[in-house]
Amino acid sequence: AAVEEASPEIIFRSKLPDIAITNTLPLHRYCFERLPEVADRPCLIDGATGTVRTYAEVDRLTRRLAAALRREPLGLRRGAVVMNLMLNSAEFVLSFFAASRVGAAVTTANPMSTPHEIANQIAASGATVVFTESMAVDKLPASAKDGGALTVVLIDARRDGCLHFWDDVMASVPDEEVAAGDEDSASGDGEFDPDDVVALPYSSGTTGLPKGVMLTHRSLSTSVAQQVDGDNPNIGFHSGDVILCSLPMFHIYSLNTIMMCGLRVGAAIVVMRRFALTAMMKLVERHRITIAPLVPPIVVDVAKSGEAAAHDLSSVRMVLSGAAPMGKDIEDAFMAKLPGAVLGQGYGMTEAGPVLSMCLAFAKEPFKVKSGACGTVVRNAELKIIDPNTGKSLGRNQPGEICIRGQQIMKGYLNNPEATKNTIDADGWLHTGDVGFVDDDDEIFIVDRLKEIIKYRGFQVAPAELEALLITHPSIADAAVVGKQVEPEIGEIPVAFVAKAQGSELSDDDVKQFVAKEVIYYKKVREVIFIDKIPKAPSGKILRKELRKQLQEQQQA
Ligand code: 4UU
Repeated sequence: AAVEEASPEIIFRSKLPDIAITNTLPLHRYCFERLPEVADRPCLIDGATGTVRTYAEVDRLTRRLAAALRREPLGLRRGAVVMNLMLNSAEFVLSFFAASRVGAAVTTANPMSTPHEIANQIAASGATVVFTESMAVDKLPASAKDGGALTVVLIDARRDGCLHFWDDVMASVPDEEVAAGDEDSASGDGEFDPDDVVALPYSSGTTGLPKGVMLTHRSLSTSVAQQVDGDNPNIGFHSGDVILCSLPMFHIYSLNTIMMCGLRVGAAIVVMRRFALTAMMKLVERHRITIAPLVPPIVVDVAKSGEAAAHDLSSVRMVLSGAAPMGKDIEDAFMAKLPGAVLGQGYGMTEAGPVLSMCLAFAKEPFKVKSGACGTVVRNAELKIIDPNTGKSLGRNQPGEICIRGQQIMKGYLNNPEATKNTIDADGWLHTGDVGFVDDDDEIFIVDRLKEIIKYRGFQVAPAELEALLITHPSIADAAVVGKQVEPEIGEIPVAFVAKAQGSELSDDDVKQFVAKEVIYYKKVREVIFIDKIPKAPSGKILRKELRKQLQEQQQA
């Protein structure tokens, strides 16, 4: 009989050479490593007020806050978990790096989340301190407000039972006490391990409910280095850049590629509380913004807006898009509005640290790229494409599941070794659940998704979460949720297939309202389709492909 030889794996790498990466420093030190050179340069610019804080000021404020976090009543130590439940603000950046200084991890969440969603994440992450703002404070679990296990720090108001960020917490440390002694360790007590978790965003990954993604000092500094370090960085950011921060810092894209990379290079970051089209264009003009990281729905908004012509956007030299697919037609329409800029894509996944690939036209010495591509694998990393059925690695131009390996990927899911094992295999490959191929020029094209996740304007919707909720309704016997492609301003919407309980007169509005009460706006079920029975495999797994096919047929009809 023929002896089958184990075929060698086909591995794709960056066109940029690997670089020496120091990834054993605490993340705050890595991000502020150039402080001596950029101390007096603008670091954070408040979009609404124009207030500028320099690098020296931001560094000093994070030290002061770290000192306060170590003291009573907060008393945080290495291994603690803090939640950042807020829109973009300087305070977000300060609490993130102060937590890093004390060796704590920050779990981030959207302040528009419902009480139920917030309570789940607090319980699952083990957060003991929440940094938040008025819009979210009433949604915290009751125990938070009456001196329970949770301490609440409010950034924008005073309130009984909460500490005020500036007046109570910051003010508790006199200026002369700041900066003493903590330069050399993350924890202040000399203990630090680069594999300590520093960021704990939640993501459902390839299946199931949202899980805590353990990103460490090592993984995040590796990811930042892969993007902006080296003589020819993959993204040629520099200290003269002014970077727009209109994407939410509670999502890994903004947290890593805007905040961490921006700080690492010493650029000025213009912080918008939240995205708004006209305000964004005004800020570009006012601050001569050079870098605009966006998501496809915003790229579409700009492309379609008549206002672009009314603003001087000529300072923008680089527009980055990521978090959802962007077609060639959108790219072309956008470029007509900003002919002076380079538009390209980054491809990220929270679990991957997050960046897998980045457009090489952003490099300091740029490469020519194709529109529609989502970049080339980052340096100091390996990427392969596998046949999802056999696991065999595939060559160029053959679509399969994208896998990534390198020191930037997550350490694993918090308290969930099973889910970790299903995502990162024994050889260290992280399986993304995305289907794509690598072309002859090393450019990656994503063509499909194996995983369940739905992306509404770039935000994750986990079908499993909606299904679990739906089946708690007494009139629903069974349910399944899949994504439906809609206009590019949105991307996909969650559609629920519902099997009614016998004799029930449930309407689609009843279903929509039932879900809307419990979930954040982008997870709302936008369409309901009643069916007799949810198609399932013998194992009990929902046959989502069949449901998606049904949707497509319905759309074509
Ligand atoms: C098609 O979306 C992200 C992170 C995005 C990111 C981060 C840093 C982009 C650029 C950057 O610099 O993370 P998640 O976890 O919310 O969603 C991950 C999923 C991917 O698995 C893929 O399905 O979002 C989808 N996705 C994309 N799809 C992300 N980027 C792209 C893309 N094209 N460019």
